[in-house]
Amino acid sequence: MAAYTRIQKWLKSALIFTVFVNIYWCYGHEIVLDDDIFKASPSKNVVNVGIAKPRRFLLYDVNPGEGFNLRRDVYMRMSNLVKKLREKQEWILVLPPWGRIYHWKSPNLDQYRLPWSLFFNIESLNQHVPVIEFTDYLKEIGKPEIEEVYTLQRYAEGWTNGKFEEKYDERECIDRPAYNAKEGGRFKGWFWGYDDVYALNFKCLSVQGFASILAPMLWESTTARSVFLDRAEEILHDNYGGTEFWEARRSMRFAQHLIDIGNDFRKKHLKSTDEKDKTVMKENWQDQKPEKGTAKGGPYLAVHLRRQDFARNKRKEAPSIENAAQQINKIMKDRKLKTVFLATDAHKSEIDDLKNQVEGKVVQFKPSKTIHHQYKDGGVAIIDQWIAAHARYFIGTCVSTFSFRIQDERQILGFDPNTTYNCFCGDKDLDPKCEQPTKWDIMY
Ligand code: GFB
Repeated sequence: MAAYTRIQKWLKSALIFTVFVNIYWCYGHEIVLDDDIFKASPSKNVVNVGIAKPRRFLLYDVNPGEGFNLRRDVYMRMSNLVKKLREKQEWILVLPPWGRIYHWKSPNLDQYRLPWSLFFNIESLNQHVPVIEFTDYLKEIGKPEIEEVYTLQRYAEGWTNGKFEEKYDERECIDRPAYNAKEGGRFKGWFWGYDDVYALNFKCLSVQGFASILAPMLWESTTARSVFLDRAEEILHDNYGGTEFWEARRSMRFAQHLIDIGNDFRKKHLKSTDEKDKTVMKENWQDQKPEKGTAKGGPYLAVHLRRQDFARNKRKEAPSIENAAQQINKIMKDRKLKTVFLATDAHKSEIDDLKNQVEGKVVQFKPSKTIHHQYKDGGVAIIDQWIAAHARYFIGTCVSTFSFRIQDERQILGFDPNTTYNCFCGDKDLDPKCEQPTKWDIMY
C-alpha cells in the first residue's frame, strides 16, 4: 500500500513538472496559428498549432414569384459564389427551405419548410461546395438568428450612360422593405415560415454584375458570421455555360427516392430501362462524362407543354392545343415513335383535348395520394422531368426553365443535342420566327 502511494506521488510530481516545462517552453517560443498543421515549420523555434477557421454562413432567397426551376438556377449561382468565397474563408451555403411557391397549389398539402433532401441528393451537392439545411444551420448557431440581411436590388437610376459596369453600393431600398425592425432592434420578415427567426441588421444593396462581385464585400466589408442575400436572382452567373456552371449543375442530382419512382414508371409504362436505353449513370456525378450521343433513350417522345400563366398571358411560346398536337404528330411520324410521355401543368380539359388529337398513346405520370403527400408538387415535377429526360426525343416549351432543366439533364446523360434542344413553335401570328433553343455543350 505504501509503495502504491509513493508511485502516485511520483506521478503527480512528474505531471506538474511537465506542465511547468511546457509553459516555460511556449513562453520562450513563437506560436504560429496556422491553417495547415501539416506544413513543415519554417524554423525550429516555431510551433504550428492548427485551429479550425471560423465557419461563415451564406444564406439566400429568391423573389417569391419565381418558380422551382429558376430557383434551381439561382442555387447554382450561389454555390459558385460560395466556391469563390472559400478561396479565402470557410464559407458554407445554407439551403433555403422550399415553400410558398406560387405554382404549388395542390390542396391539402403543407408545402413550406420543405428540406432540400426531399428533392435533391445532399451528398452530391456537398461534393461541389459544403451545404447545410436551414434547420442544421439553426442548430449550429444555437439561436434563431441571422446577423445580416441584404436585399439585393437594381440601381434606381439604371445603367450609367447606358454602359454596363459591375458594381454594388448600399442604397435606400427601392421597394418597400421586406424586413422591419421590431422590439430590441431585431428585424422580422419572411424566413421560410420559421417565425422565431430574426436578423440583427438589414440593408438594401444595389448590385449590378456577376455573383463573384460580392466576394470582396463578404470577405472584407462584413465580419458577420451569417449573411443572408435576399433577391439573389439579381446577380448573374459568373460564367454561364462554363466548367463551374456545369459542375454546380451536375452536382444537383435528384433524391434517390424520386429517381426510383421515375425509373419504376419508365419500366412499367414506357418499356424503358437504363441498361436498354444506355442511360446508366455513374455513382458519383464527378465521374459522369459520357460521350455525346451515346445515350439512346426509351422508345417514346417526351413533351413538356407549359400552360397556365404561359397560356393565360398569351405568350408567343405557348401554342394552341391544336397546334401542339400537330407538332407532336409530326415528330412521332418522323422519329417512328408511337408513345408520348406528356409532362404538363395544363388543366384536365386541355389535356383531354390534346389526347384526342394526338395520333398515338399519351402517357402521364399521375402520383398516388401517398406519393403526392410525401413528395408534394415539387417531387412530382421532378419525377416528370426525370422521365422526360430519358426519352428518345424531347420537345419542350421555349424559355420555360422547367424545359431548360430537362435539357441539361439530357446533356448530362449523354444524348445527341439534336434530340434535346427542341421547343414548340407558337402560333404563326405570334411566333413567326419560332427560334429554337441554344445548344449548350457540357464543359468538364
Ligand atoms: O419551374 P418553373 O420555374 O418553370 O415554374 P417556368 C413552373 C412550375 O409549374 C413548376 C409547375 O415548378 C411546376 O410546379 N409545372 C410546370 C409542372 N410544368 C410542369 C409539368 O410538366 N409537370 C409538373 N408536375 N409540374 C416560370 C416561373 O416558369 O414562368 C415564373 O418560374 C413565371 O414564376 C414565368 O411564372 C412566366 O420557367 O416554366
